[in-house]
Amino acid sequence: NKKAVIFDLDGVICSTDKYHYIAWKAMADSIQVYFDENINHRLRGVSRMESLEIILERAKREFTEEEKIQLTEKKNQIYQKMLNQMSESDLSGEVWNTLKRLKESGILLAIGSSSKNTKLILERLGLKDFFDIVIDGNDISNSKPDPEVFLKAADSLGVPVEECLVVEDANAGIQAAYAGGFQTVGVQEAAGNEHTTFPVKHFDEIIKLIEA
Ligand code: G16
Ligand code: MG
Repeated sequence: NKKAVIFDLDGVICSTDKYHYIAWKAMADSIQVYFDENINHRLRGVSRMESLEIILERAKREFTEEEKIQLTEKKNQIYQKMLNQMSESDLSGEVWNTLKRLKESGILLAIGSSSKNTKLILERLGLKDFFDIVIDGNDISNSKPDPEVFLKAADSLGVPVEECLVVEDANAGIQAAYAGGFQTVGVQEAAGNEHTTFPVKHFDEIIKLIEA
C-alpha cells in the first residue's frame, strides 16, 4: 500500500561516501587534525558544517567562523573534483534495475538528501530528470536527524507519510525518518538501527517490500 519511495543519496543510490572521506581526510591533514574512518562514520547524513564541527572536536585550537567556511569550501572543492570524474557507470545495475522496476509499477520516486551537491551527483549518474521530486541540502534549514528533508519530500509528492517508504544507509537518516513518522528500509549500518522497519542486505529487496 505504499505509493512513494524517498531515497537518501550518499550511501544508498551511490557510493559517494568514500569521496567524502578522502576529501575530509585531506582537509584534516592540512590543519594537522587527526581523522579516521571511525570519526567519518559520525558524518554520515549530517550537514557539511556539522561534519566539520565533529572533525574539529580533535583540534588543538579554536577556528574562527571565517576559517570554518574556508575549510568547508576546501573540502568541497576536493570532493567535487572526484564527483566530476563520476559517470553513468558508477550507478550499480542493482540500483538502476530497482529504480526502473519501481517506476514501471507506478510508484512515485523522490530523493531526500542532506547534500548540496545532489543535483551534480544526479547529473553525473544520468539521473537528472529521473526522480519525481528532489529535496536536498539547499532546500532545508535543519539537516538529518531532523525530519524536515523527508517531510518536505512527502509534501511535495502529495503523498501522506504513511504511504511513503524511506530508504537510508545512515543512523542520522533513520532517526530523521522515524521522527517524521515514516517506515524505513535500512541498508548498510542502518540495517542495524533499532528504528529501522525493514533491514535489508540487498537493495533490490525493496521491490518485494513494495509489491507485497
Ligand atoms: C550527505 C552525506 C553526508 C554529508 C552531507 C552534506 O547526506 O551523507 O556525509 O555531510 O550529505 O553533503 P555536501 O557537503 O555535499 O552538502 P545524504 O543525506 O545524501 O546521505
Ligand atoms: Mg546517506
